[in-house]
Amino acid sequence: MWGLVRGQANPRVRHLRQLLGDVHLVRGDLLDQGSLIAAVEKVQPDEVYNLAAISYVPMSWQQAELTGEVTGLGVLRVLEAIRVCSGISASRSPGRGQIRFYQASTSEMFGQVNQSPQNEQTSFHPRSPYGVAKVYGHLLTQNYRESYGMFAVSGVMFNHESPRRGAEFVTRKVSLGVAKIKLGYERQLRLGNMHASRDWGFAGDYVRAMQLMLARDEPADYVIGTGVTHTVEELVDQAFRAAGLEWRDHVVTDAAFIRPAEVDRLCADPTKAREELGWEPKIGFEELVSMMVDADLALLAASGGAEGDSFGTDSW
Ligand code: F7E
Repeated sequence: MWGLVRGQANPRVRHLRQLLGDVHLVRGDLLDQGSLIAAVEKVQPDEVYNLAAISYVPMSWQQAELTGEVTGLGVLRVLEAIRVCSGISASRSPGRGQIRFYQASTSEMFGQVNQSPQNEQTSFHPRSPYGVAKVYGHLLTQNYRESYGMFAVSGVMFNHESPRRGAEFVTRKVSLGVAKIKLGYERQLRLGNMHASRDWGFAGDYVRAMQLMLARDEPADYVIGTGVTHTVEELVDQAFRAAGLEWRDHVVTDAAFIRPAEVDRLCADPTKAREELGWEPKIGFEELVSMMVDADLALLAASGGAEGDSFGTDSW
């Protein structure tokens, strides 16, 4: 297995090696076409998973152009690297071998929804530069499949979480906040819109869906989610209760975390994935939240409360 790493002396490499001991690393950057061609040439992969992006929605307003470059045009550069290295020309002949490509698309493409739950036919109305860039990557993946006959597929993933989630995202911000309050390091947790609803699932289940998608005989796109939605307030309630705390004693709403345009409610209809991939999520909402709170309690107990200090406090 290979992972693409960008930058010089990237500080995340050490962390990556701790998590994935046997992963090989290759240099490359989604902003640099030549580096991606060189990486594909070197690795000669059977499958390519493009999970790289600027993925924090609030950042996409602060750095909208960079988000377009990385999250949107980055998909074009990866597809082009695969096309060039496979010897595929505009004639739609599959060329040498058949590298299978997975694009990480997102429920943020649905945005202001006109149908609930959302399935593969639901139209897009993204609400952030991030969502707009992801629509570009999604449509381009479909276009390369249609133009060149490439095995290129897109998974429309709803929010997927785990103890490895960055602390700027609400699930981890809450689980870390709960752990800090429980262990006496902090008293308060400041959050934005408590009324937004998300379909939260466990990241491990979603990675399994990605692999199933690339193992199919024919390329196709799938919506991946649990089909169950909860508000941020329900998430908060669940997390505080998991630690024996009452959230109303600690949570303060702060306008600094309210977004310029919000996605109010998302809920997946994963029927196609269930029927064609045989995919079902194994971990439900309550188990997921408890897993994250327990992991952060253990992490903070081991680190003396230092973990996560620099995260989760940035407003958009
Ligand atoms: O926000 C609300 C916030 O930042 C969830 C990314 O992986 O999933 C993720 O995008 C909700 C929003 O995730 C805070 O307004 C309230 O309504 O955890 P989030 P996201 O924006 O849904 C999709 C599928 C992706 O593709 C993205 O890459 O929670 N919320 N208070 C807050 N959110 C944050 N981050 N911090 C707060 O204090």
